Amino acid sequence: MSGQFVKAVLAIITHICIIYLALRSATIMITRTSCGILVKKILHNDQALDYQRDGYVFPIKALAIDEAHGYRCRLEAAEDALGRKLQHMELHKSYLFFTFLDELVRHECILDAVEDLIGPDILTFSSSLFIKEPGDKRFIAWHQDSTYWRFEPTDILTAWVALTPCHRGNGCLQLATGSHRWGQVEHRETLDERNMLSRDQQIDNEVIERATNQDVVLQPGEISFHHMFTAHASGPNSSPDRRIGFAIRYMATSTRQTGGPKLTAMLVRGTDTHGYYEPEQSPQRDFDPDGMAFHRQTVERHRATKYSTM
Ligand SMILES: O=C(O)CCC(=O)C(=O)O
Repeated sequence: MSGQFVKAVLAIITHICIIYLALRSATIMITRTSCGILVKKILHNDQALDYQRDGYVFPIKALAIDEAHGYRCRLEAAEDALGRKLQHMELHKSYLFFTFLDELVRHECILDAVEDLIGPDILTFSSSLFIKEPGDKRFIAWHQDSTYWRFEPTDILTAWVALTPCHRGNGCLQLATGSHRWGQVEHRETLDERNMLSRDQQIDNEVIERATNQDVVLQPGEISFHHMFTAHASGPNSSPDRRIGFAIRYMATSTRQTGGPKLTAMLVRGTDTHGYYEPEQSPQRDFDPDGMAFHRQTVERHRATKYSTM
């Protein structure tokens, strides 16, 4: 075999390898963007660093605007079916009996982004609809989600999904930059009826003034992430439309609960080899009777204790 022939063969093999690698990485990119939007692991490294540094990251485009609007319509159809707005416990952990919320907590694009932050084996253990009506004077006082939670390790995060536009005028979320590094700070339980938090709890202003605050301006379908120690708040809605956010609490399956009544949780991605939480099931239909019974049981067990925020 002449030297030239060997060189030619090697050149062909090299080209085949290059083409194979290029096609493979293109396939990965296509897979990561199959939802048609910007949540890609390769672009996410900077955002993951922002999250580590600031205790939050936004905006992340997870749903198309139409899709987010569709979820709002399904929420309002449920309200129409009830003949009233959702109240109290119906706003919390309601992925157990509303199929549209079950879909949202499992949404591929939201979970792709969550996976970038806490790994591939993911549970949700709670969710809350935060709805402010037009002209609503109520607000959310500065607080940390961690106040009534006991977990180890503490990398629990909230994906806050905007189902309407969110801006200063309608009481968007505000986040205190870097406050996740404070650890747990003291909260006072106040008696302010306009405070939408269940215990009217709040952090003192002198503590909050240590940090700069960021308005979380979002378009429908965009999400923000915040760490369980990140202090946050929001003001009244002085706009003529509702402001609707859906907060989903996610953790890695390896997270242990270290206090409070035993939580139930839903595996939404990957596998759970730890089994620390009683597993939850998806509802078969809206107002699923089994889902509602399970919801009542799990929420009431929690509500009876000092750890409840529902
Ligand atoms: O929606 C809001 O304004 C507040 C959200 C909140 O307190 C939370 O996600 O824990």
